[in-house]
Amino acid sequence: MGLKIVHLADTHLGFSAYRKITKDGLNQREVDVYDAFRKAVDKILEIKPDLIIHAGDLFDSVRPNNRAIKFALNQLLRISKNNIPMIVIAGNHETPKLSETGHIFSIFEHIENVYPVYNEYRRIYLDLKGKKVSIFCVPQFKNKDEFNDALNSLKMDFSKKGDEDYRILTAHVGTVGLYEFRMNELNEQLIPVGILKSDFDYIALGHFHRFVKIFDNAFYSGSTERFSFTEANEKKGFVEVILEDEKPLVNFIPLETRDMIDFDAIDCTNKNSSEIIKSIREVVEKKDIKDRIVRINLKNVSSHIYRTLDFNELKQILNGALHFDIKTDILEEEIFNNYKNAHIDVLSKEFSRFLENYSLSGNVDKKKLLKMGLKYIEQVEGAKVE
Ligand SMILES: [Mn+2]
Repeated sequence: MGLKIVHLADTHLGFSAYRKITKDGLNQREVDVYDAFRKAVDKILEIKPDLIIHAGDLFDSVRPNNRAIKFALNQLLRISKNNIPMIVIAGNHETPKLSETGHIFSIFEHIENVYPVYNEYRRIYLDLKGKKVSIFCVPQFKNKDEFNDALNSLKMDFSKKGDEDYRILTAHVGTVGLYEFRMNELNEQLIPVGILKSDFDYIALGHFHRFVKIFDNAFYSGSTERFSFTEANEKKGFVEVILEDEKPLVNFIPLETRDMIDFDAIDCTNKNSSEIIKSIREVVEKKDIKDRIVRINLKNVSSHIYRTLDFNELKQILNGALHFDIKTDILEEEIFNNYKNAHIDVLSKEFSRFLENYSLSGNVDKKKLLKMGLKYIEQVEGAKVE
């Protein structure tokens, strides 16, 4: 009988978005994210694997709120009590850049069966069902030098012959090269995809939010929930892996999560504002939007037409959705073109994505805020080059 492993990642506990509140006064998306993780743990306890690997970004931030911490502890204790060893490596979202800032993963240090790995490269040896297994762990590091040192240690460590039956690698990284799987975040660690061709029995990756096979033995499990509209059409869940003599048998296990609908773009060329509203109504009526997260995409709409859209009517059309966004290509292009500069790329993208998910109270104009933010980014990044 082979070894059964569960691989999951990017659970982002503590994430919250939009303004919808539950009847208990909690942010609905924060609760959705907890629910997804709880469902994952429920299924994992049914599967009864020999080992669980969480490949990073358990938490959404360096300083998660008390609710997120308490929730994470409770779920890890459920696993611990079932005597299933769990390795959890730190991701970029929960790893502080400064040494003075303590790592939230230290709270897991004394939980039986739980092996937190943070700020350092580690190789963990376990005896599972009479098989010797070593797990090479590459979490997020504070800076590039430490990350490169870790990769060197990994290479040296791997070349040493051991008597293990299985060798597993887990890493919180984006991949570049022939295939690119990255999130375009400022502090993400990147490795050439070729490194993963090495002779591991299984490679459990975290960071990229979509379930994807890179090689027969290397997979991203993807995240357990959707964290932006770019993930609207992705299935969310985790991975069950059976290790036997040949290549691993990998089975994606989907989780039920709240739907996100990213509507096909509506071409607004030569349309006035009431015609645009009419087109929106037509596409929206074809779908059930109740309690879903919805985005309307408008193509070729100029900013002066956009400004005349009747937002009260829009609200009424999209009533029942948990949240809705309107995305317009020209408008964004106009803004980006005004502030386009070779230096601003990754940070500007990250800022606009942050803004997309951030709930603003009152009638704050996100486009205006984006424009202002990009201006500052340009100033700062421009200054750095000189
Ligand atoms: Mn990450």
